[in-house]
Amino acid sequence: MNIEIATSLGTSVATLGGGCFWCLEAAFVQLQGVESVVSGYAGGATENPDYHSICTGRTGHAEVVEVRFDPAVIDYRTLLLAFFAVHDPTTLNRQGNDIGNQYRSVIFTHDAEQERIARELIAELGASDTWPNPIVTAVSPAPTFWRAEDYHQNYYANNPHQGYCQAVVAPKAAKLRKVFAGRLKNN
Ligand code: MHO
Repeated sequence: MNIEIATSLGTSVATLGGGCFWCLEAAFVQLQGVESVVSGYAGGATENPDYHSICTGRTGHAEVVEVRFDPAVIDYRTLLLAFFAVHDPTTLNRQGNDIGNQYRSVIFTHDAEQERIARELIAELGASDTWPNPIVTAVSPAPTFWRAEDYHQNYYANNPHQGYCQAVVAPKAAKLRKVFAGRLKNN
């Protein structure tokens, strides 16, 4: 994309679910061009969901992150490549030991262009031998985003020694740094 045009676009938003939102947040905040990452819930049936209710799996919400980014610095496709680098898109309603539809892999698109890019990338990755099993990531229009409770924001930064953070979040954040070494903040 022409840089001048991209700059004039300002900030774009991506809404992505790929398991526990602590993981996605910890990964995405490291990328150049990512201006903010907010953890929340989307795609369910109830208003104002809270963590307790979405954990039952019965509200239908996915844990998601709302990523604001500068498309002149990082484009949507690259953001999705990061998304696919830090979660397994082939396990239905599951990421590792986290099981339930709140952990589903989903791309909530904000316009037709995002949808096109997402579908093309999924087709491309599906045709590669990146994963032995088919990609189950859903692509659907972004519904209402419900911000999660404050204690879920910046969770990894605030709780680096918590057991789950050390076992699950840290390796994902590290994988992002490895795969996107040239695109990290403070680089
Ligand atoms: N199994 C983890 C998931 C956390 S995440 C915010 C836990 O219950 O701590 O879903």
